Amino acid sequence: MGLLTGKKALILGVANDRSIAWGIAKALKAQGASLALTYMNDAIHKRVEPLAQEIGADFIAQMDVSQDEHYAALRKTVEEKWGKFDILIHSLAFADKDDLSKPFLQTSRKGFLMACDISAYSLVGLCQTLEPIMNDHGSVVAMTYYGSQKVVKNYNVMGVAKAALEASTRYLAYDMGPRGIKVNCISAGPIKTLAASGISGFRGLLNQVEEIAPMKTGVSQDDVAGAAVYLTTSLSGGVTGQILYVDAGLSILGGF
Ligand code: 0WD
Repeated sequence: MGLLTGKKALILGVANDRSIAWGIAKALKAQGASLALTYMNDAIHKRVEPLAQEIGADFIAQMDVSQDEHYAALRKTVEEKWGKFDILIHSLAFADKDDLSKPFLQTSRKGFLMACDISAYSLVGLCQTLEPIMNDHGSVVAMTYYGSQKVVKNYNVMGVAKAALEASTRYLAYDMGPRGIKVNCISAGPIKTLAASGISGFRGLLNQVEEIAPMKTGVSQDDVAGAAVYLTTSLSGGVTGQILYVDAGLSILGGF
């Protein structure tokens, strides 16, 4: 029997088989959880459908977090299929590619609002909509990055959005805590995925981790997935509102 047998996990952010969310999906399944995956649009639907079949997901549902009407529709679908559920995985983010290459000083209001809306408000909107159909002692996990705390070249407006996501995690943890629902972030070191390839100079960041991080190695989807298992099971009882670093130790360094 797995650590998550009988639990239901809704996972947002599988875009392909390199997505961090896909690693998490496999790890939660291995612990016995039932899964549902969401997709943003038709293009991603084509890629998510076979993955959902491969992993034996109970259902898939459309969810573009920038669309207000998708929130209520998602809740309706989840309620119809499952009634209540236990685990929400938020593994998505978006910023205009232009804003991830030119100086932060040039960020437009539109680019700023979009990055914060899709990458941070979405967690608030999802918790607001889905909390009533989450079981007590559930768990919410979102993905963040160290560019929220310190300047990482070219991460720019996404760093600001991740700071908002991390602060939102703490306030959501406060509001959902009385029901025993944990809300935490995993701050992952750089991993080669579709989203990461949008960040100018990302390869350099990857190489840097291997050279500089205390563990002298990159971080994998499996490393992050292990942390997600911890945060979604009773192993992490009493842990909420936290940022758990899975970064081969990079963030403990004061200077390279
Ligand atoms: O190094 C990395 N890859 C790190 C990623 C280090 C630390 C944190 N993260 C975070 C990302 O910021 C994100 O929050 O992990 C999360 C997952 O990212 P990923 O696995 O690296 O990226 P990817 O496989 O591309 O999945 C992100 C997906 C999108 O894919 P594309 O690449 O097509 O934009 O987020 C989804 C989309 O499927 N997404 C949306 N989903 C719903 N509504 C939306 C939206 N509006 N926009 C993007």
